[in-house]
Amino acid sequence: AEPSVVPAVESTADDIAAMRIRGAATIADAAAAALATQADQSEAENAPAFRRQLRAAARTLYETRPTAVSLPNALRYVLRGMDGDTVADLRSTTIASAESFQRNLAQAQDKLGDVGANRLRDGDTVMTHCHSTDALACVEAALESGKHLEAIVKETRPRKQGHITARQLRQWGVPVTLIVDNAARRYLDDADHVLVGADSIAADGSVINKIGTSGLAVNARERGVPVMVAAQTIKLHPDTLTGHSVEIEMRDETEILTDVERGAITGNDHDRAEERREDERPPETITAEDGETDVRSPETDAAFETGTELAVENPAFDVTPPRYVDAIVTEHGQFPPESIVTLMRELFGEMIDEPWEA
Ligand code: RUB
Repeated sequence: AEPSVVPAVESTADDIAAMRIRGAATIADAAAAALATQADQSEAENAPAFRRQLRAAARTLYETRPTAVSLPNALRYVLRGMDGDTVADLRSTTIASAESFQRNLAQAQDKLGDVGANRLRDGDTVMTHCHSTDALACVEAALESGKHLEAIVKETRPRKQGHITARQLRQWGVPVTLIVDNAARRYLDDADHVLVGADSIAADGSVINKIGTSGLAVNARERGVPVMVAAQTIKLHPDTLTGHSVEIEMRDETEILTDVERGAITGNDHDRAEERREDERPPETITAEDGETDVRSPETDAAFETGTELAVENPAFDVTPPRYVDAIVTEHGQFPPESIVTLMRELFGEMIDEPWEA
């Protein structure tokens, strides 16, 4: 049964979808590595079969998460390097292409780290959101040049990627203050920079990053704190040059609401059902252990039963308009968001095909 995608590719795709592999640069690196594994382990008997397999593997990876453009940019780069008339040639060129992509990725991150570090002064405090390896590269480079930095780290609900950031910063000796997302505006008064990464950057300079970035940026502007976005150029979204918009991933509601919590709101959980069965009792006030009171009566139980639908929405990313961003830091230097389109044309102008659909 052709085309056959090797198990390692399927498992990388599963890891990306389940966010065991996450963050735009890390996803791109893993996707390139998975295509190299596909090339290495392919049992294709001829060149066309090999190409079909690689495209199928790329499609499997592509379909995992829709927002970070580094994923299709990585797949495109690797497939473009696949060249030759024999399986042996195709195999070696694809592996070489994947390795060169991974090397460039690491080098670009180092270079942008040096650029971003120049914006950070000795003694500065940065406020972070989510976990971005590009953003942390700026901090690392600043530390290596001998600057002392402190960090206010937003927890980043619902998945708390702020904990990953906090762990990394502490390993580097940076004093960390962890806050809930809702405390960000209060603590902006103690911050000299907001420093975030990006999943995608659109042609107009809009920054697509972890949900909550846009609100943070608006608050930072109001507080006069500059917003710096660290994003190597594989984060530039070439489709937006031709008017396409970036799809925002919607994730499962269980990331923000457990079944028990949902039951407590809707009254559809098992315990509530039990209570209702032994009902016919007069209205009462149930006092919970934590002192919260919950007024229950036949009327409120009836309201539970006839209650309106509970909608839960869990967008993973949002869009920060360019006017709230002070600088986009890339491996080619820093740019005001409005001029990023020039760089995008230079690097991706001719590259908006989808080779995995061929
Ligand atoms: C991660 C996220 C990060 C960017 C940049 O979201 O929003 O800020 O991906 O990361 P998720 P990096 O946790 O949903 O993948 O700089 O490492 O590419």
